[in-house]
Amino acid sequence: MVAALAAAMAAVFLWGCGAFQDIRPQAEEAADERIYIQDNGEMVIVGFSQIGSESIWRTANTNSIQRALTKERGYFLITDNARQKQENQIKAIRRYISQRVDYIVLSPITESGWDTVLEEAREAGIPVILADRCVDADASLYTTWVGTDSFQEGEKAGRWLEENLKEKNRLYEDINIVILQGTPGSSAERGRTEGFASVASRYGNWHILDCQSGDFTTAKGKEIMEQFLASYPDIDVVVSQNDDMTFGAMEAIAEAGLTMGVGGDIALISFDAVKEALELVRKGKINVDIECNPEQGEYIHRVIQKLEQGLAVEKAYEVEEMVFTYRNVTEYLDKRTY
Ligand code: GYE
Repeated sequence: MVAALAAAMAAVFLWGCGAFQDIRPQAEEAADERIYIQDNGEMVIVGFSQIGSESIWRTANTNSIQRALTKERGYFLITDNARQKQENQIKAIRRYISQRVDYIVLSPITESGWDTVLEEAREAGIPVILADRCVDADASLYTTWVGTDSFQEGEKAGRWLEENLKEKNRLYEDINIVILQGTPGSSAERGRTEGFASVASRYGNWHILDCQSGDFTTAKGKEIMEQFLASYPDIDVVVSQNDDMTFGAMEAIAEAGLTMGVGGDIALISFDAVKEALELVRKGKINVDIECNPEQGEYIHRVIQKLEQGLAVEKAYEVEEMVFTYRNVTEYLDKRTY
């Protein structure tokens, strides 16, 4: 019993986000980091399997990793774009194994289906660093994970709605909600859906009319939103699990002759907080944007540095994230690079 409790607490600790101060990137240290990388003068070869280029966020995430794992720092980085297909990711990983890379960085499209290929990497002695999304495989099959807490992001969305309705004295009114979900079975979709539901389930008057996947793309987001608008005449809130789908939803809403955002017919809750979306938050067209931070490259570099020095790493590293509304967005807008 005590052992089980200790194990449960250890798991909570691993998935918490308090222990990561030591690898948080420090800009002033960037100059001379090659010294930590292999002392025999050889480059550290990293095979990176990226999901695709479905969103602005994804491109920013790829750029962040490519900016961090540079030749100047002693890396030889091979990147593969899987075009949103798990089979392509599995092929890329097998290629990296046969090329005998030093590390594999994997951003897994969905949570399931990785056990066999991760076993193969382990047998080959290649550490796997998960980036962005999670897997449901045994934790011993990967070295560490650097990413974002999508359950918490979904929860933040729910809390924002709660606060907003409270401010307007509408907390106990009937509220009709539709959800534009990301790629089905991805940890980003599951976490955001479940996190939002954890708040929504407390309100019998919040009606989730429909949830459909727009696959994190603008085109699909628009298509699904058109279907929602055709089926449900009285939508109050759209929860769109990334900015790209939100852009598509906005087109569909405008074409249906409805208004959106602060004071509009339909409130928009979005995720990611890319620059283009933050501009729309500033203009009051998107009510709130829950940040998902794509800048994970420096964290991955820090992890590899530690492993190269034979130091222990944590099982999970979470990047920091904020919530943006028209009230606080202006001061952050100028600094946004993606
Ligand atoms: O929100 C979305 C992207 O996995 C957190 O994937 C990521 C999500 C991000 O395509 O825009």
